[in-house]
Amino acid sequence: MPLVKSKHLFLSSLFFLVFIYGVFVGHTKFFPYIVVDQAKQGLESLLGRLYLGGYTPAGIFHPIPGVDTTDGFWVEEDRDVPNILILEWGPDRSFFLRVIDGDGITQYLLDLAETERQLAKAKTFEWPTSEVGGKTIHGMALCPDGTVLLNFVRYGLVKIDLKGNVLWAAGYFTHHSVELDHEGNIWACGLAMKNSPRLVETIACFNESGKLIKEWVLDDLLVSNGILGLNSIELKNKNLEYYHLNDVEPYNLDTGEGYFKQGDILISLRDVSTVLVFNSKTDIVTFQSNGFVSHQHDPDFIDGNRISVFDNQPGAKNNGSRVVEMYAPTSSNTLTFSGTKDVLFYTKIMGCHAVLPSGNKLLVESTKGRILLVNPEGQVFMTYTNYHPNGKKGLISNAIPLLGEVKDKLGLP
Ligand SMILES: [Ca+2]
Repeated sequence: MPLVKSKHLFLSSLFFLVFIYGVFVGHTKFFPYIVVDQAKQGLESLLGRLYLGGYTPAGIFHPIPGVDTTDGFWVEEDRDVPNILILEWGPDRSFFLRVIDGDGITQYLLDLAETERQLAKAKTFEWPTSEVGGKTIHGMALCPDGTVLLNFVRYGLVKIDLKGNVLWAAGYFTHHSVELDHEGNIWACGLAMKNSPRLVETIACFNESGKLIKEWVLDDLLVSNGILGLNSIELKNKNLEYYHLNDVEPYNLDTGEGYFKQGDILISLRDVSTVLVFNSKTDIVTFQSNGFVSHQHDPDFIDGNRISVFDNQPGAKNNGSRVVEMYAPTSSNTLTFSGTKDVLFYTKIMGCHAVLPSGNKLLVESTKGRILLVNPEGQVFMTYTNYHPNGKKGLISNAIPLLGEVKDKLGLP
């Protein structure tokens, strides 16, 4: 046999044996599986810290050409801007509630460190942070009386007043989103132990005092609707979340009903790029969209027939993230914003939005630490950036426009 051919045969056989051994290791977790797995976890942890350490990674910020935002705020002349409540990350993993007015001037600033001290002292509930990705606060809702609901990852769902005092802690681990329904009940994404070797993802509903009144185990809901196949992708090695539930939103619009009605619950499953609606009385899934959006966040009911979705599209070969509207019952859709020639709109993770009654959109590019206001024609007319005194930019978890009477309830100057 010629030497070259023999060498090719030897290398092919070696490659084949290595491949077979790799498959064997993957299935049996035999050496060196643990070494490789630990290295992978270490890398994921490092990448996670880049985002979750509180600062935006270098190079991810994209200034708007010709617009000076170095003081953190820019608004086009003669534009009306609502006051905005912002949950933002300060230096050294601190957290702040801030209200800015239409001139970008801070009307109100609350350091949540004292709130955390109260929660730690009360010892009512404390989740080991090593299991849930470290210290963070992710998910905020404003109650009609001017109090605020927050998901403290470690202390669970908490209600505070705007002096930072803890009014109650639900003693239940919630994350990502918190929303109110038309009866004042509170809905959130949850994680719970249910005699299971792993944490299970839950949809949790609390009364206005923070008492759990109903929960759904996500797996059970999908099984009963015949769509457990959503997790047939290789997710078995995930020990925290299978789907990455990141929004639970009850239909609570006072603009009337359509295909969507009171009692309907909109949920978002990031890791299977799925948005669906189920009815909380029948547990039947009445709407779903799989794969059109990618690793999305914060779908919102717009009216009885429309849903708006913040579509992150991480790694997509396009110009970044986008906002799309979906129509019931078919999930046909329309693109409503994808950045402009001058403004690259993108956040790989997190992100949320709100469609205002005027049709303007409030968009949160979390990992850029930036908020945009965009008109219905897709023009950016306001931007706020979370600059720290040390010159770095901090993440923004959530932003809520203060509309109607609630602004007066906050007691702002
Ligand atoms: Ca939402």
